[in-house]
Amino acid sequence: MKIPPDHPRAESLETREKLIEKYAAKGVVTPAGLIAHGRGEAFDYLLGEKTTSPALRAIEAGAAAMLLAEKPVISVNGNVAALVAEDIVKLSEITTAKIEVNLFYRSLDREKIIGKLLEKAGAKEILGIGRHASARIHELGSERRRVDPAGIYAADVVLVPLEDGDRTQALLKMGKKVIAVDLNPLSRTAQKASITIVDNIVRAAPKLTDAADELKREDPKRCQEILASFNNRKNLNESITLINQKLSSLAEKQKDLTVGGKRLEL
Ligand code: PTJ
Repeated sequence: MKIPPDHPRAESLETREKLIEKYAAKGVVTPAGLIAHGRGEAFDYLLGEKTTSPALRAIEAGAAAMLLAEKPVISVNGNVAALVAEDIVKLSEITTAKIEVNLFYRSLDREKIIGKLLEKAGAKEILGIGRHASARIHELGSERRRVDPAGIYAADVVLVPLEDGDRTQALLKMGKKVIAVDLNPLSRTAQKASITIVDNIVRAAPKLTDAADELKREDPKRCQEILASFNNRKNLNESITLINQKLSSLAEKQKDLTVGGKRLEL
């Protein structure tokens, strides 16, 4: 469907159309992935559809953690591959992170389609496809438990954009640091992760790449300082406060609403 370019939310609607027409049709994104995207859109609306200052600080901390990691891994699902495949490849190059396909709705076909998409975006090595996902995260019941022994299983830091909750806890139990990207600051993943970037992956991924690129040129001590001063709970609370403020200002505006020339009493 063609979105009128002057629509006030044209960008968000174009992203949605791209997911439906280009990627859901091919099986990259699942029906549940589209629902997850819609949930994200609702939170994005409340965050003003822009990267907030707490998100920027979390992005900087995420970049620092990836650069300091010995074995960083980026976990890619259908939505992430559809929305930001090229940014993920750039981020992996800058941070030397491995890319692993890890799906909730797992099928070999989907793994391969997503692998191809990442290859087309420039990825040289993609872990976790088919028999390569031979290790197990035993705490997990879902198909996400199958991981690559050279990737998520061995990683010390895992970036998990658009996650489904249980895995974050399991990865933390295994002693890994988890960086989440989730528009919902109240989700289990957001609440449990070591670093939570409350932002749309479409905006956060290029910003994470730029932050890593800049920090890489600096003394590694700078990354340590950033991590030492970052407090995920405080950062999440700031995002929740921003949503609260937005809702309060929307409620204020409602007070001035008129219907049929009459002021609407609330
Ligand atoms: O491709 P698969 O099979 O691995 O499936 C992926 C989905 C997304 C279906 C799976 O991981 C899932 O069910 O996720 P959830 O539990 O619905 O959680 C997704 C979270 O991501 C929700 O909290 C959303 O608010 C958030 N979200 C959705 N779209 C975006 C987002 N966060 C950042 N950027 C987005 N574009």
